Amino acid sequence: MAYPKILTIQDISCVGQCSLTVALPIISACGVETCILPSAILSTHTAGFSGFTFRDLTDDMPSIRDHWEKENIKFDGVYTGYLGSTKQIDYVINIIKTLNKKEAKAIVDPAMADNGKLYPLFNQEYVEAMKGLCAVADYVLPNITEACFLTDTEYKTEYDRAYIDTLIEKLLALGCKGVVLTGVSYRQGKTGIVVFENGEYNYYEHDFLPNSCHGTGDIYASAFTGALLRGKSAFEAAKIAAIYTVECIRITADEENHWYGAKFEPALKTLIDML
Ligand code: PXL
Repeated sequence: MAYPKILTIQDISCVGQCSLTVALPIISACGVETCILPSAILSTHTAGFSGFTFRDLTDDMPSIRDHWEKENIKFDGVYTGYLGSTKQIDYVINIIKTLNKKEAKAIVDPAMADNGKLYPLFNQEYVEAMKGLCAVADYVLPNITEACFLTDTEYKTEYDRAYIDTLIEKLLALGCKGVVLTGVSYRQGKTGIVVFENGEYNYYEHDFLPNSCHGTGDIYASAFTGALLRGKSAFEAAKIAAIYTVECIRITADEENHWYGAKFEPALKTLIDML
């Protein structure tokens, strides 16, 4: 695939360095043509700002999709993130089934929860619909909180390999082909990524940085998608995305005024050099 074209479906948080304002530059920097379908428009993201505006774009989706179909537009991959409504999830599944090319990948980041809790605008109905989206995915990229919601498992901050194996088993039972589970920590000071596909478990461990930043899940999933579309294996893409994300967090460390997101721009060269 000399010049792959991807569609990413997630919100535009106008300010806050997450979702589309992160995905578009990162995937483009990977050398992948990036088409977008905004799920909603918010003045800021919902994690730490109050009084944000929210315009749901669910009702625009069918006509946008139909226009693309008339124009014979197809994608080499679809990557989904934060969505605007439960109803929208059915439209997204339809787009994956009808506009993704036969061999194309569907990458689903079920961006809906962290630290044991759902994000403010989501509820159990959304979680149930998200299970259906995961069923059509080649790769799902949950953090442990999201994996627990998707599999009706108790959320734990301390766990062993058996707990992670069970989470992965239950995620695969939803119907997805591969799992990229982020934030898996087996020892102090370290965290990492588990990639499970074709019956094979691989783990990439890296330093745990105590300054947690918002939007790093989106940075991670975008870099993973870009690297995958550039022909890297899922495990290579997972590693590249981890190295890049850790650098973004390091750059942002100790920046009190930059609590809302990670400075991903200065590290783009590191990402490009790895591809
Ligand atoms: O980073 C995930 C994300 C994306 N979009 C919006 C969010 C969040 C996390 O809170 O609020 C609007």
